[in-house]
Amino acid sequence: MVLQFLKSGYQAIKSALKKTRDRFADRLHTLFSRKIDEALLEELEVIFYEADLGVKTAQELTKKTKEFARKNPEAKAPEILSFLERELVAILKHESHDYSLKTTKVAGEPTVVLVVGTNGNGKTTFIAKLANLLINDGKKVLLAAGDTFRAGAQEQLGIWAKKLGIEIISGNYNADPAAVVFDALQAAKARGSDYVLIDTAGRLENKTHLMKELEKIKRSIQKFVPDAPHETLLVLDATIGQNGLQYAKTFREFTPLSGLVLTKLDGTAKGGTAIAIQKELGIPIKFLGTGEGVEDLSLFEPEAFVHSLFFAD
Ligand SMILES: Nc1nc2c(ncn2[C@@H]2O[C@H](COP(=O)(O)OP(=O)(O)O)[C@@H](O)[C@H]2O)c(=O)[nH]1
Ligand SMILES: [Mg+2]
Repeated sequence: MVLQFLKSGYQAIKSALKKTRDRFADRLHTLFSRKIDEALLEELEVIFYEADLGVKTAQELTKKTKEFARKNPEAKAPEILSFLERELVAILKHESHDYSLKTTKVAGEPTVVLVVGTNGNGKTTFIAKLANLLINDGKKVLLAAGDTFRAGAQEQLGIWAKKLGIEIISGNYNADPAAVVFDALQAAKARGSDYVLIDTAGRLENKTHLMKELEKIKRSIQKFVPDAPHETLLVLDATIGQNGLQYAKTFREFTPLSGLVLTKLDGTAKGGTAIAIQKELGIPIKFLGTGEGVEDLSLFEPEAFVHSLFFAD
């Protein structure tokens, strides 16, 4: 099941990264059809930079490419591109290594996944997608509608729960999210759920409040499952590019993050952001959102991601 998913996920990543590839790889292919000289290498740094790889990566990669070109004066486009591909994979692999979803080690206890991020980044949609993936893997999933702040947010998750045929615990509008989470964990334990996926409100404009709210939610979780949450995933919209880095840094001040979910890759040419984020934060990207549908979720896998940045086939 999971392997099958991965296979289709590869195609999904390829098509989601089309815009990024058009801007990044096409320019590289054109550039390296010329003779490799100093001027070309200067242009290379601009391409890296404009592909949202981040300043550090753009500089390092240019430097390494210069060295490679010096050592391999006969190298043509294909050799240089595969050199770049290897370097980018190395960055992603070095900066973080645990891409898979951590699960509970305690028999009979649910795995708890807390999902955070600013509004509109795709938290609720991601939860539906992850639930779908887990259900297809035979798991029993329960949702906690912890975004009690935004009007309609709980209903939005409720619609997904209904479509997926799974249980959801919600509260009233403006109810204490920690109370909703408490009820959800209680229900999950009583019903033997394998996973509890918790949606939250992302109000960055009131930072102290958000921090306290997340702490309170965690206390609710830990009353039932002491070593939870097993994952705290920050959902980031890839279309905002480098701004995502800033959001991630801010969120990390509130709560430790175990992984990132990069959404809306299908709608942006800024897919290179994934590399900048990993380089700067060292937090593993675990999932990629590749569309609005419930199936449009891919596991993050460095080789597949980087290869899709360069090649359409
Ligand atoms: N194209 C695209 N749209 C997405 C993706 N993920 C979420 N969205 C859309 O982004 C909007 C906001 O998503 P939502 O889950 O409500 O964000 P939340 O406020 O963080 O819970 C919705 O219209 C989603 O359909 C994705 O991977 N690709
Ligand atoms: Mg939401």
